[in-house]
Amino acid sequence: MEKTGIFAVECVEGFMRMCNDGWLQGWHERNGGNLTYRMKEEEVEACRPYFTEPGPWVKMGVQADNLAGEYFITTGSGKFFRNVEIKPEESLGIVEINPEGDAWRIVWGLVNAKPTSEFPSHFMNHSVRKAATNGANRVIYHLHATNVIALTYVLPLTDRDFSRALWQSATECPVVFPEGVGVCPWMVPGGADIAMATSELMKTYQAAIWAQHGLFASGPDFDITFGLAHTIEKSAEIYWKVLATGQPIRQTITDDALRAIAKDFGVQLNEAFLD
Ligand code: 2HA
Ligand code: ZN
Repeated sequence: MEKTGIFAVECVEGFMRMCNDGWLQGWHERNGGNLTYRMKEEEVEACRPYFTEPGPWVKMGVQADNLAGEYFITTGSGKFFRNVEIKPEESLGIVEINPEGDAWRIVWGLVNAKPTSEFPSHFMNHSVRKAATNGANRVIYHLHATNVIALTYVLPLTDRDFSRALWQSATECPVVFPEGVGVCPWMVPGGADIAMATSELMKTYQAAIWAQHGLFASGPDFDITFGLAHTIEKSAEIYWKVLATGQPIRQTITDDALRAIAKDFGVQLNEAFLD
């Protein structure tokens, strides 16, 4: 079907495609997972003709100076990724951040809805990643990545253990996330505490794991962010298949091999995670 109106704006189209791709991967049971995108100025202008009367300002419980006045596309609280394509105006929307950087208001979509329950975590991650990447980062993606979650029941919950297990389970991993991944212990989702803990990790990492819950991935665009989440989850799946054989691990990618990959691909591996 031909997309029209706001749905023909590339960033809205890309946002919806990513939601559907995540659904098809099996990462978004029921209302699981959420996605936010920090819009470029020209994208805001392309969407502005479709904006509706703004809703009231709603405080977030977190604050960031570097996101004051920004606009985000966000999935809705309690909404299903499965329904994004058929009910977009209820399932997602655009919010504006106030000049103080501590409240949002809806300017389009989210009909009878509000931004994702994880908006505080997304917001703080956006703030940290925007600063860490000189403004390049625009996407924060939370998914219930099955194999990653399962690993949080058997691996020690340290950045080092998870980074090494993932690097060793697929040769592309050290190239895609050379700094490793962060691991957040189990915490109550949806609030300011888990938002602060996650954003602390995101100062160092492009991705953070929530124990017994899921994964947060970040990136400059939908392709890179989805690709990062996909790469991490695939690597976790491979590690599981290896563990599930019950066989001792006969060989893996050695630390010297990891260093050799880093050298050839011109990336800086997190040395703290190498022996
Ligand atoms: O949106 O995934 O973490 C539902 C969730 C909460
Ligand atoms: Zn979740």
